[in-house]
Amino acid sequence: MKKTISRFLLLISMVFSVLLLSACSSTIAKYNPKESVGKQINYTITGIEAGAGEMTTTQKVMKAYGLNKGNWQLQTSSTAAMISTLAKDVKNKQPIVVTSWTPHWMVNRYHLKFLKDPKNIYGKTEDIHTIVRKGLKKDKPEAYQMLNRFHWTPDEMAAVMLKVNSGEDPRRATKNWMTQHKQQVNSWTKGIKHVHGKSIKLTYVAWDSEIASTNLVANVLRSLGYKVEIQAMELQPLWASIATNAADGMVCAWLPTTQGMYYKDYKGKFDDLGTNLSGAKVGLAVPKYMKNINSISDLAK
Ligand code: PBE
Repeated sequence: MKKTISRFLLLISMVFSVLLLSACSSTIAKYNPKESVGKQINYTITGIEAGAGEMTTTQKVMKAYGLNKGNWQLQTSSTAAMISTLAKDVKNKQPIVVTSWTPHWMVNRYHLKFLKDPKNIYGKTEDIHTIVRKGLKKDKPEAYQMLNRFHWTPDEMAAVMLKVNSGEDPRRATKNWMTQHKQQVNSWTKGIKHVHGKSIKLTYVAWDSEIASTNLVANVLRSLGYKVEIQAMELQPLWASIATNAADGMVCAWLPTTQGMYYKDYKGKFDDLGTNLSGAKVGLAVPKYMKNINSISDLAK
């Protein structure tokens, strides 16, 4: 008899905890196409680092689309925090709007779509430029020439980014990439004289795309005999490091829009070696299950 009662109590407690659990999870509201999206996300766009070029452009976007009125806000955080919020919300099919970009694995992994930007504030696509300090051409002509030749495609960059994201050390991953792309690497180094332990310093921001490109270029310069130091910093100090000759070069300049402000501010204090990658993109994005949100102007509804 006792046994039956305790079994009964166990059953009751199990049923109760299942009910409790489902009650809790239902407080995590799934995306509701019938309700205003602003209301559902507390009028918050989940952003990244305060200094990112994309944050500046997004402020302009919010103004242009009337999202600066009411309670709309752009939440500053970090890329890592943005992605962890995105991962959690997508898992629960919750509504979310993020500042996104490609090349980046977030777009495929979380099934994102970029919102249309009819006012074209973000610009259609962007190029990533190589920027070096004044005088590099004269002081380190071999490095200058290699940096001037370096260019690759969004797919190539994305492949390295994926490797690094799955745990491979960036220096290793880019070294492997070089062995798999000997001809391409050779086209950047062909005919360049080997230097013997000359040092060079590259600066970058630790976004996955820049981790990939900077480590790749560092390894290629090492193969030419350079002693390469790479140093991560925030975006404004990055541009300043080149403009003040504190560093020799960087391969992280998203232009013309994203980092256009820094380009303008420091104009005349650096050499622009042109595009090392074309077809990058920056913009607001939402998970594809937010079916009726397709344009930035849909957010204001
Ligand atoms: N990003 C990624 C950077 C460039 C690379 C779009 C976050 C930005 O300056 O905003």
